Amino acid sequence: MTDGLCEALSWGARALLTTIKRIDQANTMKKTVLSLAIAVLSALPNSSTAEAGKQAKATAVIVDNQGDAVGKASLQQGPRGILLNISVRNMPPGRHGMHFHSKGDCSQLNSFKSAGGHIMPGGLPHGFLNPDGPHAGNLPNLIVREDGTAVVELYTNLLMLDRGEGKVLDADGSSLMIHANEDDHLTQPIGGSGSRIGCGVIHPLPDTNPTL
Ligand SMILES: [Cu+2]
Repeated sequence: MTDGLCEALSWGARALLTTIKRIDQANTMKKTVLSLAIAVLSALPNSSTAEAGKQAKATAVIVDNQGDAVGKASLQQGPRGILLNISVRNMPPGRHGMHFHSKGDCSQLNSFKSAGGHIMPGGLPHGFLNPDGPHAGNLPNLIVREDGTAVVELYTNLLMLDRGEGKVLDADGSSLMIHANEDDHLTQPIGGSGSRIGCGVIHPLPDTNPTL
């Protein structure tokens, strides 16, 4: 092998090594950039989790004792309570006790007993007018018009959808219940509101925050 050839090969080898090093450095840099990006992303607040409390939404289809749909409810979490929009049809006119019941189960159509009792963390008594109440599941009466319909927007700050004691969206869910009679907001255990004539299992809605 001539000196010239030897030198050329040696130069070639060095050039190859330099190229490999550069590729390696580039890869390392890419990896570093990627790691940094992941670190930055991880450091950002998890907006879906952070916003979940404020944005939680839920819905319920209300059925009667025959299992026919007679209404719907939409529920939206606010900073300190739940905003409800409820509409019903084909219901008996008049005032009807309405409450959050502790299980998301309306399968026992004839009685809706499957929905359990009222949501009442701490065992507080029933009734807005009770000196020791109300309990968290209390809601105002639903007032149905002569044509069997009612549309109402109302707000409760006695409980939350997805957090806090007695939260609506707990492991066994909850139901929105409409009773046959008026709730006097005082008598135990349900304000004299009688049998259960409308029941809706409350289902969480996926996060629909448009900023995500
Ligand atoms: Cu009730």
